[in-house]
Amino acid sequence: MSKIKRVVAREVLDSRGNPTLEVNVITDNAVAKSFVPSGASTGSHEALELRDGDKARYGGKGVLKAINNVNTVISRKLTGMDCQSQRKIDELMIELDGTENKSKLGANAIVGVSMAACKAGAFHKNMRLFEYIKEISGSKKFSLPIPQLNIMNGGKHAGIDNDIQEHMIIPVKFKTFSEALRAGTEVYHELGRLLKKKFGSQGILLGDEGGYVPKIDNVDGRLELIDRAINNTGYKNKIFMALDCAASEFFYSDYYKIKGKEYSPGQLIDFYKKLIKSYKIISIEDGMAEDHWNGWKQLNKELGSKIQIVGDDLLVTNVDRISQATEDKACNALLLKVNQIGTVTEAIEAANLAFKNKWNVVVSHRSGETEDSFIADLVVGLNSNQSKFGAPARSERTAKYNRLLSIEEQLGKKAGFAEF
Ligand code: 2PG
Ligand code: MG
Repeated sequence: MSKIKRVVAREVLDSRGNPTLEVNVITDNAVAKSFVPSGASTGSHEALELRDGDKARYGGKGVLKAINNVNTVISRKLTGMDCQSQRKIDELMIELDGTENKSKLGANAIVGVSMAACKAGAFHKNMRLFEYIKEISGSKKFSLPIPQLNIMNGGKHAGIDNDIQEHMIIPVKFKTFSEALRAGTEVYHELGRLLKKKFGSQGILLGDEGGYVPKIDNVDGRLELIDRAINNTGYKNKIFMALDCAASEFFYSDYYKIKGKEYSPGQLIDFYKKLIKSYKIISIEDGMAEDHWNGWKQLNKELGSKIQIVGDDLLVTNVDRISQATEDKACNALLLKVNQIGTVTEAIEAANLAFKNKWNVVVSHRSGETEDSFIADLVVGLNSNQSKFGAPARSERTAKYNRLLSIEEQLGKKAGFAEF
């Protein structure tokens, strides 16, 4: 047993230059640190990210209240607890907060403590973080994930209204994670070359997740270029495509609007069908808006047997919404973001419920990220088969890919590579 002596948070910056929390869980002979990520296309059912609202600091985005909650009430409550009792720690914080959506203490405060405690637990158990996560989640083995790489950014991550948010590639037909990552990165660079040739240096500006943001107004035009980059690099039939539409961002009560064009739910599904046919798309995330359950049911009914239908804003890593979605057959895969629900324990429960329903689980970053690579260990420890960590560029994204490369090397022959 190793007791927590203190928990200390400080205000630092995320990849968008917005304030966030660094949390330190301090034991007798260790300081375990976490950094808290932050979304832009945030689902309305997510746990609440507590911001100060004081316009005089960071335009109201400061996190001093959340930090104060860590340094006072949370620290006092956790002092003396065994850092290896992850579930107890998380449950205590949930109780201390007492709200449905963690709005009293702030999900950003709670998740930072939860992740740092998990790292402290691993350290004192003399385990690597992914091994410790395997143990506390009850997972049976390790595997390196198939990466979904977001190489062209749109929507909120690029400052564009009524737009598809993420155009991703999935290197599926490879033997190891490192080969898949290399191939995906080569496509990313080839895409950059094509864009530069076509649009000059304006064509290779980057969005929040490190993908390019060229001035191409239609989805077909974007996917055609990605397809060409895949073909030029010789990865035809080895690398496929995926979209995160983030459709809550372009839903207007009963219709959707992409790039000035309106779509009924049925027309939107037809639009997706056309894209799937033309571009080898094997996964669509948030193809419908977060509370448009009928739209989701229809989408999954028409496409769920052919491709992966991923729920992000729909599910918000919440077991109640996952249960509803399995009952309604609304999708067939979970996007897992620890800060959407607020604790490691609850995120593990969400993943386990999804596995029980034979869903795929995609462990995901946020558009506002940090140097913390916690989710790389999480995806391996959970043995979930896919990651979504953005483009293979910019340090807040590569921190996760580099950690996966390191884990792959450490595991050697024991490193299984996931199948799609
Ligand atoms: C998403 C995420 C991550 P954000 O929609 O899946 O890509 O974006 O963090 O802005 O919610
Ligand atoms: Mg999403």
